[in-house]
Amino acid sequence: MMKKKAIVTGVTGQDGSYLVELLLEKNYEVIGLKRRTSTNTEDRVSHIDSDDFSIIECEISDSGSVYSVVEKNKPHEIYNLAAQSHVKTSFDQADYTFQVNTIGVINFLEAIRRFSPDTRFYQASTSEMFGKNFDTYIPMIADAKHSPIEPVKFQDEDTVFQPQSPYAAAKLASHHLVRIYKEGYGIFGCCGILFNHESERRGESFVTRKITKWIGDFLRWEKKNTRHQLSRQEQEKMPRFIIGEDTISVPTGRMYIDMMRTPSFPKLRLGNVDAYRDWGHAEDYVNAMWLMMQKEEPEDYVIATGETYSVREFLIEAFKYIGISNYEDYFVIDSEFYRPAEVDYLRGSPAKAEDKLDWKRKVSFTDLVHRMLESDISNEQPEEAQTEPQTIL
Ligand code: NDP
Ligand code: GDR
Repeated sequence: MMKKKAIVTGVTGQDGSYLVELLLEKNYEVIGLKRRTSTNTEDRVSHIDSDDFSIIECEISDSGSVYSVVEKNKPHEIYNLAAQSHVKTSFDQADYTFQVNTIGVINFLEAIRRFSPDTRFYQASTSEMFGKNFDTYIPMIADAKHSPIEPVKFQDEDTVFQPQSPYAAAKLASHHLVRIYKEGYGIFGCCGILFNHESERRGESFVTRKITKWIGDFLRWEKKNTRHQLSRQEQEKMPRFIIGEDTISVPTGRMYIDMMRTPSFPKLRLGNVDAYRDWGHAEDYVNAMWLMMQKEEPEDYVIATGETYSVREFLIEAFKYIGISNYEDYFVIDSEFYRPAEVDYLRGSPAKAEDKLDWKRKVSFTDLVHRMLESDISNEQPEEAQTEPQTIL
């Protein structure tokens, strides 16, 4: 049987790498698109060794670049994952964000319409499009007299969009464009409205990975600097860490006073830790992308876990895993990481995907936190990275 050919944009990103693995398992020929960069950005896919996988350069905001790739390859499926995907960055780079996240999508839709009308198109839509909005339902509780019934807030395919950032507005424009090309030209276009999904391969400036990477760096630093100069008796009397205002130290000298001169590690710096997100694992989510592209009719689906946790709850779980209960001593709030407008609460209902795609997430919230931590703790970093732990975004 002839292999199906798929194009995956954003192949160097988190989802791109998992999707390529999945498509190769399903016997596709896969062409990954990456933009030109002066350094190598293929770390996430460099382990993939297959004659059915190739990477070519394509700048998705450049129509000529997109048209020639689509015209030449006429793939069965295109998964458009490429984006300026950082919400906070989109406030500082709104124009660029629209160039990539909206004009890039027009380029693909036009290319399909002109050169390859049978190609199926997947667009990476996002829960950020819901912004501040949510619906509610009253849970069924058998004995309502004894338990107060709190309405549950959620978002699903019928929730009205109310974007809160240039990123979300650009994605919402693309979401509508896919519908317009589907209804206007009969293109098979579907949008996955995916809620946050993370992994061991998550970019280091997103909050979950920023936390787990900091913990990995911190534990390596502790190991390198810890108590080897102290006798066992002295060690027992000493605290594991000395908590300063912006830094953390470990006791290394014989005299307590020496601790003031011990090496210190900068605390984790975060923004709003009281935002709620519905966090799943990227491996589960790329499977949903593929499933919706195999349906007879193109439809949009919410992909989520149905649970929500705050950034603070992520921190608590992560620090608990490494045996630290006073997590608040290890991070500082830094206004630098706040956004001009925030999305406070996301919790998706995956009911439609579970029913029509037979999709269900496999990785729980705690497993996600533990997997990311295990990876970052075991990940041997070059010497420099261990002493320069702070990411900027
Ligand atoms: P990443 O940020 O990890 O990856 C984005 C990819 O897009 C990278 O490969 C990046 O290349 C590429 N890219 C950026 N700009 C361009 C450009 N101008 N031309 C070509 N390629 C470009 O994102 P994720 O993998 O996490 O997300 C995949 C998609 O899903 C994105 O569209 C994102 O907005 C969306 N999404 C993600 C969710 C999540 O929680 N992860 C949830 C909902 C939607 P480079 O490596 O060179 O930077
Ligand atoms: P998000 O993910 O904006 O939901 O977008 P991110 O991890 O950036 O933020 C989640 C929440 O954490 C708060 N936060 C911080 N965020 C970052 N990045 N850095 C910090 O230091 C920090 N401190 C607190 C944020 O304010 C926010 O409330 C992700 C991206 O993958 C999008 O591309 C995707 O569309 C959505 O998820 C669904």
